Amino acid sequence: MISFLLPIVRQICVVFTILLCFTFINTNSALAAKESSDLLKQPVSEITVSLGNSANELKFEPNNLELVAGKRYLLHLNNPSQLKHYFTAKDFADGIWTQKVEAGKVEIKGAIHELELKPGAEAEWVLLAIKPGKYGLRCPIPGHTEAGMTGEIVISP
Ligand SMILES: [Cu+2]
Repeated sequence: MISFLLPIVRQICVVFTILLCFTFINTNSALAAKESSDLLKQPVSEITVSLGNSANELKFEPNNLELVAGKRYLLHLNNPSQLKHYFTAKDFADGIWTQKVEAGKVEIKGAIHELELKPGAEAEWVLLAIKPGKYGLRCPIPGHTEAGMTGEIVISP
């Protein structure tokens, strides 16, 4: 009688083990998904950067930005000068995840490496800092980088 039941018991054990495995895998991926959606839902820290100023000085104000990996930021860019400027930070752009850039009534999603701000323009860049490092910032309009329109962005671990 017992020897007749043994294969059935063994089969039940196998099924049970497989079920356990699936439960474990599902819990893990659900946790990872929850973690990343939590990162994107956390409140933003706001950083305002002016490209130039009303005296048309060629500089970023401030020119030193400090971010922390894993935190979400709203980078508020504005250009109070009468000149056109760029916010160019290519390596920084590779070290973050852009949630969106909002300018006027337009929302841009995807990888952003450079923003051009015409006189009086404003833009909001919502991003997640990811890769720790020191990144260069500059305005590549001829003469502007040379005149000191540069900066540094640090993402600390
Ligand atoms: Cu410039």
